[in-house]
Amino acid sequence: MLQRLRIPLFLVAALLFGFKAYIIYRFVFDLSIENTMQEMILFINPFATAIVLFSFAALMKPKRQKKYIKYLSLSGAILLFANLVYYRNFTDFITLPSILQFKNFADLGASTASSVKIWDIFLFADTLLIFYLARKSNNDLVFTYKRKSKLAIIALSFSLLLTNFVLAEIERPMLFKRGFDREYLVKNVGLVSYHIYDAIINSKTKVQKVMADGSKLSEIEKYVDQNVDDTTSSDLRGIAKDKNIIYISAESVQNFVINRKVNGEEITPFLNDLIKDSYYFNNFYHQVNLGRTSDSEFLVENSLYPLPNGSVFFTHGQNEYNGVPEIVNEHGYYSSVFHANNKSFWNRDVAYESLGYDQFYSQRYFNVNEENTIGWGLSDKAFFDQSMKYLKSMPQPFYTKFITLTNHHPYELDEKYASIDQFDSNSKTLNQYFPTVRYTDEAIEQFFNNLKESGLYEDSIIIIYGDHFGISENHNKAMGQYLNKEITPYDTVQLQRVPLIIHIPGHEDDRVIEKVTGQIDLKPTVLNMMGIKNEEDIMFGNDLFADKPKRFVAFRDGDFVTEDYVYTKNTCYDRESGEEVDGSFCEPTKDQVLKELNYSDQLIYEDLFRFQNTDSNSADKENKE
Ligand code: GP9
Ligand code: MN
Repeated sequence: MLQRLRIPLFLVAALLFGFKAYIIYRFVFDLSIENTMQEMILFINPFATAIVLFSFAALMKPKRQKKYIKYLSLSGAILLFANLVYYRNFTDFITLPSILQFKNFADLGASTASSVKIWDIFLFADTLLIFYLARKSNNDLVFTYKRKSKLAIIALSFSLLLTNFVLAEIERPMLFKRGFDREYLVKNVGLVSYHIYDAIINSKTKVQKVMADGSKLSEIEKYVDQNVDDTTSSDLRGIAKDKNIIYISAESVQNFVINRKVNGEEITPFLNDLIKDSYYFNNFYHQVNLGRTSDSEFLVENSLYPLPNGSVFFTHGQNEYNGVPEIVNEHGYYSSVFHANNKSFWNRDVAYESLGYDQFYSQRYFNVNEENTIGWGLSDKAFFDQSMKYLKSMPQPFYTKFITLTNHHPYELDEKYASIDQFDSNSKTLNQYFPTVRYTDEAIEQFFNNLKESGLYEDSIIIIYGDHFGISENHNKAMGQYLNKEITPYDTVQLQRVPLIIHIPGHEDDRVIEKVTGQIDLKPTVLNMMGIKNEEDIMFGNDLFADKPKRFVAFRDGDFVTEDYVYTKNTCYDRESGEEVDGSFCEPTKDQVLKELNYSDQLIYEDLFRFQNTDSNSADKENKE
């Protein structure tokens, strides 16, 4: 019948592969589908990819065509099968480094047998059929095309793929640039495109690594020695020795909500109270780029800058780092992260291993159901609540981080959870922001109560910081209405301040610290508080408690803030008045900022920490080889 319909073999093979892949994406992998658009993209993508790949057959002579179609079909089946087996083991997709890594292979080998199911054989059913048809048909399923038809076939198939990519980009802006999550990539563009993307990213990284020049490390070390002040006369040195460190990364909480009201109601009553009994840094800036939360984590754990393109967790998650978790492990600490999202989001599962975390409590450690889900996932209250059982049985002292999720764009919160009313402006985002921030404030309060009840509170130091902005520049008009002023580029920079609260139970000297500071400063601060000297390390931040002002807080695009000036959009502003001043005031700092960002990038692109001779690095290197 196929012969009678003159359906070419390459199209039969493409449709069969597309259909098979769709069934697996939709019903076997656990990919979360949230709306009809996602549903549609998931349906289109396997067919679009398959048609493009198989349509190349049209360019070939019949005999080669058959061969090409047969082996492409077989390769496709193997690719699906391998990912399926891997997914059953790791709930993740294969990455190039994961197949190149001996360790994973060994892990996989042991459990492969149990991960292969008898019905996996059906993955090869269409391939068998294609082999059969190719053999049986007498060139009545493979045709020789004229130049014009060849062009038309290729153009048509590529436009299908383009449609898929455009839809994916609409659904998830900057999908390729930011990387996000393997699950996102697979559900938007399919396994084949994902593997091509993964191969490109990893080869780029690999080439830069191979070309690395280890001697650059000493140049950077020299720069840091001469420019980044690591001395501190802080009285807090050693105050955290043997105490637990609990970080709370508060999703999208900006500093402007602190001590402010909306519709006459306090937005963050708990944090407002807490800062009276804590160190509160009110000129603390986030420094993230496209990797958002993951960039903030990278800054906090490494005191390095995130990258100009994409999420550093995604592109360089397997580098050698001197992450705080790894350092504190060597001092008897148990390190962990709590975040109730998919473990592969931002490539956390991989990056956390490089940072040296002992344990990652990702989504699968939590009971997430319809009742306790808000917006992106498990509600912050349920998240803290369910975390307590793990925290209580954790070996002490511990170094841990809780990453909240409810206050995430688009800030959707059912009225029954909202304690305050929305704002009233032309921006739905800003309007909805206030009740969700309040929700997170309440969740943190509840967590403090739980800590007190469990007896952990007294032995812990709690550090709360906002991970990045929540309201982007697109909402400046509404923001201006709320703050009662017109938002200038200077104000936009000032709005990048996020709260930083360091709460030390039983401590007296609490105060507001107005110094200009940034996320890059947390690593040296925490290590100093723990009394850990880490002399060999390269950090671009300073101890927040040092009395000297910082040289600058640099943003990823080269903008910066100093005690006196704010530099943005090629303009220098006086930091106090917000008035424009002569550019020459900012000029000297401008060059230093660019130089420093560039040094930090080199460390990451060329994976230079591999060449450092700290004990933990050499041990790690051996393990990786
Ligand atoms: C995702 C959560 C939010 O796991 O950390 O990420 P964001 O979009 O803020 O970077
Ligand atoms: Mn975030």
